[in-house]
Amino acid sequence: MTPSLFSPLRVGAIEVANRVVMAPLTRNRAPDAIPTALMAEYYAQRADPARGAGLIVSEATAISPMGQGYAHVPGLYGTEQLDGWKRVTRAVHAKGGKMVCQLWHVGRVSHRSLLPDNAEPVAPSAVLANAKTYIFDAQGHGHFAPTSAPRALHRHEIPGVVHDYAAAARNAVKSAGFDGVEIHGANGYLLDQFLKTGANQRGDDYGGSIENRARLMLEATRAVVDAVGHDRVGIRLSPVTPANDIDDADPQPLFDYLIRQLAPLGLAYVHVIEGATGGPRALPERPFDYAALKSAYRTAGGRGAWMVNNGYDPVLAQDAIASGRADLVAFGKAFICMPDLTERMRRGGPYQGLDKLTMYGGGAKGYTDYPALGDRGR
Ligand code: 8OZ
Repeated sequence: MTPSLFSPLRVGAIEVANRVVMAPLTRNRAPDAIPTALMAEYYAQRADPARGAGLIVSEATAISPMGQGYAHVPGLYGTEQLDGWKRVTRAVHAKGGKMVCQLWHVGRVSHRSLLPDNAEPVAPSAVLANAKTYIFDAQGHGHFAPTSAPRALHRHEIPGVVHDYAAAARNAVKSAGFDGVEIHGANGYLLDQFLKTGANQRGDDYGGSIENRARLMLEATRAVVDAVGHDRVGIRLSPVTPANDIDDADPQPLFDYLIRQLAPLGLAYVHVIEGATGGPRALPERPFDYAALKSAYRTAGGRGAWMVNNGYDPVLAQDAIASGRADLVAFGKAFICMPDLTERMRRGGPYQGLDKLTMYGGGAKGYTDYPALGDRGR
């Protein structure tokens, strides 16, 4: 039978009731990196798979204090944070939902005011990103600010970073109650910085060749797999996104190598951002063959679900699933403004729009107050 957006699927160890995934979405509503009751309400509103997501990927969550790059993003490294996340996963599971936590180290995309002892951000190399981060001033007003100049990680510090990925994964699944984790390997953050020539100028075994540049991502992934089991681990990749000033001289062979190395690990899923994150799906100056990437993964024995993202509308999404081009489709902005997105797609609408002014920071407005169909008087 031809699958549809509304067909169930086994994603590693996680049974999902439909193919509609809530993409990871940074919302900057977790002061002190601690998830709040409001966050539990927001995720729970989107968690019932009869109306909302079959699988929720959490907003990007810092694996360590040095991995944080924006104000009021959550973390996964302290008791209060894990207790906050427990409240979220309990609320999601109470609605019958499934949720994985996105493991995040921002690398050079940070600001000294956000880091322990105002440290410099760490990166593969001391190369400044022409990018902005989001910080709050003393009055609590949020604003964008240029990223701070990073320092290169010492060779001897790298095992500690790998260890932080594994510890965060363990915290997510064993303490905070997540169904699994997604490694954030995309959008110009630490793992993507190591991967790509635009940010990695290292002369040791973590820089230079494709094998060397992929080393950290593969070590982190293997450590996370060892920590929580291969069938509870996904990874997010963005082969050609220019997000956070990242680029690679030759992405097709780089990702071909990477996906062939990932294939035998038995991951639950691979999540691919096609084109420019939150922007055009096709970039004339950065061509990429996504079908070849998927085919290399399958040829190398990869059996995980193939999740696609970026600019999918209901028709394109349904076509991706029905044609077998993808197993899952992740929606970001649509899930911000439509908690019952799946129900709306099943009915063919109506769809409602996004308030961009309330995306980052703030409270309930533009967060938990988007109505679902049938809601009245909100
Ligand atoms: C938007 C604002 C801040 C962070 C990403 C985690 O692009 C993000 C992010 C997005 O992956």
